[in-house]
Amino acid sequence: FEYAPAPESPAAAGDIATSYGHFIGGEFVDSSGSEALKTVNPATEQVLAEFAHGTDEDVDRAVTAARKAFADWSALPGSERAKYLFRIARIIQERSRELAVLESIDNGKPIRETRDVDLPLVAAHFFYYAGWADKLDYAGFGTAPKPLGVAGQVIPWNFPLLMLAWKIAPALATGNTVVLKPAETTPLTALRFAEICRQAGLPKGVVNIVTGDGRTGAALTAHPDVNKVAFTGSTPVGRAIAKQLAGSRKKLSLELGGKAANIVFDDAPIDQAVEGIVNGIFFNQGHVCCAGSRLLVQESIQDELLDALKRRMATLRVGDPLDKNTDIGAINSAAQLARITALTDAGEAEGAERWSPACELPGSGFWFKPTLFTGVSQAHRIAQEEIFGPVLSVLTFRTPTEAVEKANNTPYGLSAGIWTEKGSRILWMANQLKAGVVWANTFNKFDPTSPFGGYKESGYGREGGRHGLEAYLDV
Ligand code: TXE
Repeated sequence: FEYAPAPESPAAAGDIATSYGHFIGGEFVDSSGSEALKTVNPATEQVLAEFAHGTDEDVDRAVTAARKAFADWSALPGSERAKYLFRIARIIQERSRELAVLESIDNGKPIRETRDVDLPLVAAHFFYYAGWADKLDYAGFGTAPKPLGVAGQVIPWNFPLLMLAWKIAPALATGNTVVLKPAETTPLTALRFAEICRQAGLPKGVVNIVTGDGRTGAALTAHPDVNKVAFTGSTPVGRAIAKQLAGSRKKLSLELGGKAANIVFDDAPIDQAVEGIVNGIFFNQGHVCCAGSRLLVQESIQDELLDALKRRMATLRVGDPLDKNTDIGAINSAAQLARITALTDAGEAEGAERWSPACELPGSGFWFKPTLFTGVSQAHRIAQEEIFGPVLSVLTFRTPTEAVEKANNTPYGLSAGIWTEKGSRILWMANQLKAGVVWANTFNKFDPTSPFGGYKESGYGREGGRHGLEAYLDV
């Protein structure tokens, strides 16, 4: 029996304009420059739309609009700001099919994920932070925490709308105003979100969206009238921003790369662990900062686990993101495909053994087969560097101490997973692992109530939960 529902229709994404400007001061406006960028559907390579490259002048207009809006927005009682956030959350729910399809087309991720993971989480973040807005208004003698001012937010392409929600919802709840720059390969859902802000009647200038590439991002983070910079993206760019901001009074939070270990002990239920491994690395094509990209398996169960994993990988369906049965969609861009290819080539050149199930890939678009490397040593590049694709590197260990040493042996520290029936071991490991998130007998579980962020070169600051508010407040 094959369950084969009709594929989602691209028309459900609603009208996509042929070209877009920015969203500044509550209006869709043209850029001051003439340079346009293009966003393509990575599953077909067809151009979806042109959008403006934000100039320094565009960024300045947006920051000025956000500054102007800040006085009234920050003076609103939290209960009033909450109403706007609740309204935005409800509109996102009402328009979730449209947004899910648009996200899948622009990003390449499967509709099953945008529909069942991204969009519900996006709405959940607005609901969650709406609930906080009035809890911050406690009456103390001038001790209520204060918003910082204008937040400049730069986000990546792997969860375009969810990263927007992670950034905008807490900023607005705490009384800040925002200029956000989406990634250059996935601007469409952020621009659609701008429409939702209008629909919700959000005061003009509270949210501004300026599109463009890294030049626009750098203009935003450097702008002297920005008080807070929040960045999610690659570690080199995060480092560049930290240097750029050194000596300034801007508050900075960075959420950067990862190289998580997913650690499986010999007492783990194998079938459950296999599902967790597959979810850990193949969810969202592996374009996940906290992806379980290194499997650490206890030596005694290596053969059994890898056999089961390969059988499961052979069932993964790679292809059309709008097909509701698809497990692995398109790689987001030609550049990302080239990065994945280069690193996997390095893996083979360094002597690791490569395996992929037989699978047919579509003729056009950017695709990569689910891939497994065995015989990986800790020094190999595929054991150290973030691949950000559907590629799993397998290492083995004998003792819990060895597992911890290997898990911690990368420059990153964003997340880790443990699979074991032993509760005491979970607690011990969770304390030993240098990772901002440790999952036990599950992986890639997200929740707005839970803080998220990294150790070491994975960045600093936390997003989500109560801790996520601190990034936008002075106490
Ligand atoms: O990231 P960039 P890219 C990792 C992943 C991936 C690699 C490269 O390993 O293969 O980074 O991806 C903006 N000042 N991650 O090139 O360049 C840019 O326009 C200010 C992990 O896409 O970091 C985009 O909006 N902004 C990661 C955003 O930064 C700048 C998610 C991210 O782009 C800028 C993405 C500058 N100087 C990639 N240069 C994660 N942690 O989830 C670029 N940008």
